[in-house]
Amino acid sequence: MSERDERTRGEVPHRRGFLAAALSLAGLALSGCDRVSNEPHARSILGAANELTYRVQRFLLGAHRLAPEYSEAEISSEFRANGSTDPQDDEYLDLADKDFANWRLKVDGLVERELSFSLADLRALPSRTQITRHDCVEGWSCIGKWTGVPLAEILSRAGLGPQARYVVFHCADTLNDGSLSDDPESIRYYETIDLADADHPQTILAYDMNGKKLDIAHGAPLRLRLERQLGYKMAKYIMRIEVVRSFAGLHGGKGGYWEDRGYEWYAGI
Ligand SMILES: Nc1nc2c(c(=O)[nH]1)N[C@H]1C(S)=C(S)[C@@H](COP(=O)(O)O)O[C@H]1N2
Ligand SMILES: [Mo]
Repeated sequence: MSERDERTRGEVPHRRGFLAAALSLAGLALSGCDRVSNEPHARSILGAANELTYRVQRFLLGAHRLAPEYSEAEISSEFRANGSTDPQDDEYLDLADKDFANWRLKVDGLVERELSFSLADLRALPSRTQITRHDCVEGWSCIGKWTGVPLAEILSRAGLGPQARYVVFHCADTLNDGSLSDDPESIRYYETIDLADADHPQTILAYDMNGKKLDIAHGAPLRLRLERQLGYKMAKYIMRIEVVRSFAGLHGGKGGYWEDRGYEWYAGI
């Protein structure tokens, strides 16, 4: 572990968040994270190697280990945009046209209260700013500054049902021309993370990048930052957050757009 890790680690108290509450509701102790991944439905979605990475990160390094954070001077002069960078879906174009004034983040699924937030609502909530390195599976990295609302804030407001295990991000974009058809490539982007990552202090829904309003190329109006995993986990153009028990029924059942095309579900770095 680097000096920086050591230093940042001490700054965040290991708190008993909604995850602990959800696990004890389900009759499990906090150490029961281990048992969550031993449940048959969880095991079946994790390949053997993938499960090893997942377990090593969760239980040796700690569920709340922080990713390194950088200084202002280290911010990349240009931050590459990747995947969808200019969604052409009609609904998205309408929202972008009005500077996302009519956009709402919907929160539903296994929650106690379904919620809906405008951008102004999100900006009024507690925020976190972090300068972190983004690593894409394609082999490039960029350092950027992100400001947003911790996902834990949103989920604790919604309240998790006892069966809650994963968070699904439903996005506005498709990776081709934006027309939804039977073409398997023509599916809106989607991703999933587990509750341990959802409760991590650096897991934020970012609306600002490098001190400015998030631009379309990087996921406006709202994108996930999940600093201990690869870029493809960080859903851009988020429209809806759904809490589920299992993602077996979501498209190909592997937990994400790229996972359904062969990438690992747990993309730990
Ligand atoms: N909705 C959506 N989210 C997405 C993608 C995408 O195509 N659509 N691409 C992913 C990939 S592979 C990466 S590396 C990052 C790129 O983020 P950036 O454009 O800010 O660099 O977004 C991720 N999130
Ligand atoms: Mo990526």
